[in-house]
Formats: sequence, C-alpha cells, structure tokens
Amino acid sequence: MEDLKSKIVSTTNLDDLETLRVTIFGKKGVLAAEFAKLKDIAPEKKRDFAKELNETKAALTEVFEKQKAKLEAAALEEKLAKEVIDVSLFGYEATKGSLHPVKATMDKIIDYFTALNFSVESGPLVENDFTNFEALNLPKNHPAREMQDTFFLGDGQLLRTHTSPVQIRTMMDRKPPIRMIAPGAVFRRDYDLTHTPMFHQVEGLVVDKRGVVSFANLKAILTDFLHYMFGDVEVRFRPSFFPFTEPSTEVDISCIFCEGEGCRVCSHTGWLEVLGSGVVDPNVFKAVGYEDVSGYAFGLGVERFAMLLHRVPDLRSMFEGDIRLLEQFR
Ligand code: 2NL
Repeated sequence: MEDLKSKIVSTTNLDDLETLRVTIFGKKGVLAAEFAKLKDIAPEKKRDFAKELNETKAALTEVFEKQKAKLEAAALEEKLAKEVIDVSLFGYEATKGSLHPVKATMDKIIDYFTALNFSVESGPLVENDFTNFEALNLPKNHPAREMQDTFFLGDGQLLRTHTSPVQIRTMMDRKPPIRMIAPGAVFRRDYDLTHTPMFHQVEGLVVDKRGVVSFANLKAILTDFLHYMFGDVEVRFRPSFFPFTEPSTEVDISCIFCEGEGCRVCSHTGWLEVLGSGVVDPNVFKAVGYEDVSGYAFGLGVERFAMLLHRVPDLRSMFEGDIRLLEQFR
C-alpha cells in the first residue's frame, strides 16, 4: 500500500500515471486481484478484509487524483510557456494589391468629368436593337452596323457594342438638361493586335435647351480634358463621320512618343487619334422623344488611353493578368 502510494507520487508525467492507473485500478490490476481473494476468505473475516480493502482503494484513489491534478497543472504550465507570443516582434508587411491600369485610367477620366458636374450612369451589358442601334440613327441594313461586329444573343438581344445605349436610356428616363458620362465594358467580334472582344469605353453626353450647348463647348471641354490626361500636347479636331452625330470629329493629340516628329506608334504622322465626338444628330433626339434641344457627345476607348499613358505596347497584355506587368502599377 505504502509502496503503491510512493509509486503514484513519484510519476513525472501523465503517460506514466496512466500506465500505473491500469496496473492498480484496472480490471486485471492489483486491487482487482485483492478483491478476488474475498471469495476464498473465511466468512467471519470477510467483513474486516473488505472494509480494509475499500479504505485502501479510497486512499489510493485520493493520492492518484491529487497526483493527476498536479501533473495536469504542470503540463498546462509547460504548454503555456512554449506558446508564449512576443507581441513586441515586428510583423511581416502584407503585400498590397493595386488597381489594374484600365481601372486606374477609368477612375482618372471619371474624376475629370465628375469635377465638372457630370453624373456617372450605367446600364445593362445585354441590350436590344433599339437602344444599341435604332435610336442612334443606325437603321436596319445601315452599313455602319457592320462596322460594329455585334455578338447577337438571339431573341432580339445582343451584347452592347458601345455605351451609347446608357445615354439613350438616361434620356428616355429623364428630362433635359443632361450632363453625363457612361463608363463601362463593351463587346465586339474582333480579335487581333489592336482589338479585343471586350474593352471599355467612356462616353459623354451633354443636352440642354436648343442653343445652350454648342460645338464650341465640345471643343473647349475635350481640349481641356486631353491636357489633363496627357499634359502639354497639341489637340486637333479632324472632320469625320458617326451616324449619331452631325457634324462629327475625331480628336487627335500630338504624338507623345516622338512629340510630333513622326515615329512607328503614330505611323509617322506625328498625331495619335484618341477620341470621337460631335453634335448629337437630331434623329437621336427624335428617337428618345426630345424636342427643342441641342447637345454634344463623345466617346473614347479606355484601354487605348491606358496604353498611351503607361507606354504599354501590346493591347493584349491589358487582359492577360501577368503579375510582372501589374506589379509595375503599384
Ligand atoms: C468613338 C466614337 C462617339 C458618341 C460616341 C453618342 C451617343 C449618343 C448620341 C450621340 Cl446617345 N453620340 N456617342 C458620339 C460620337 C463619337 O464615340 O470613336 N468611340 C471610341
């Protein structure tokens, strides 16, 4: 008995204590063997023998539980000491993400126009023939529709080929004056060095009572906008054609790579085309039910702006998500 007690208190870890528990209290343990002797003992001695055995068992149990509590407390202490956290250590710096150059360019463009009180509007990517073509003075069988290489979805639905349907919807929802831009993704069946099937546009539209806004306002705002985007460049308005504007102009800046000297990027012309614009064609206003108004509109490709601003030579690299390119825009 004293021998078992000292065995219990001399254990140094919970595993040894458990082994000892089985040898003392287990089914084939020391105590079980003692209790088994009861059946061979003379009846008059049984009572005392059993009493003594029960007391021994109770005493051993008490010593065992004490030792178990002691070892458990020690194990916890040891675990806590090992897991100590030094809160004064410096952490690792988290890697920061960055905006994609197309998104960053879009934001910069939007900032310019919101500062001049333009609202920012959006609309569905899946459009219909009326909002994407008909209302923009592009009647069925008009050759300009082919220029746009549309993704048709069936049931009269299509992926918008420009953000103009957003302007059409805005005009149909609201009364003039309108002063808005429509940034967003557009889709065309086109894929080569300079075209991807999805790209981003920002279009702008200003409409007011007839005579309030003019081509002169369009020239002034777009010239200022291009100086804001590209710095000290020459800006030139060149006559062009769009079905939805009359007159129409394409807008060029002096080449930012050769400063107008002539190079590969500007095809040795000294100029880069960056915008399309014009005075809104009366047929567009007719389609949305506007009367006695005039206005101007413009459109630009965001990827092209991003490429020029950051000197990215290949349009397709804008869509590859190559970390080596993206890391340069932190
Ligand atoms: C380009 C040309 C342009 C417009 C877009 C427009 C929209 C309405 C009415 C009239 Cl609702 N015009 N948009 C006008 C001129 C040019 O974009 O080259 N974009 C990349």
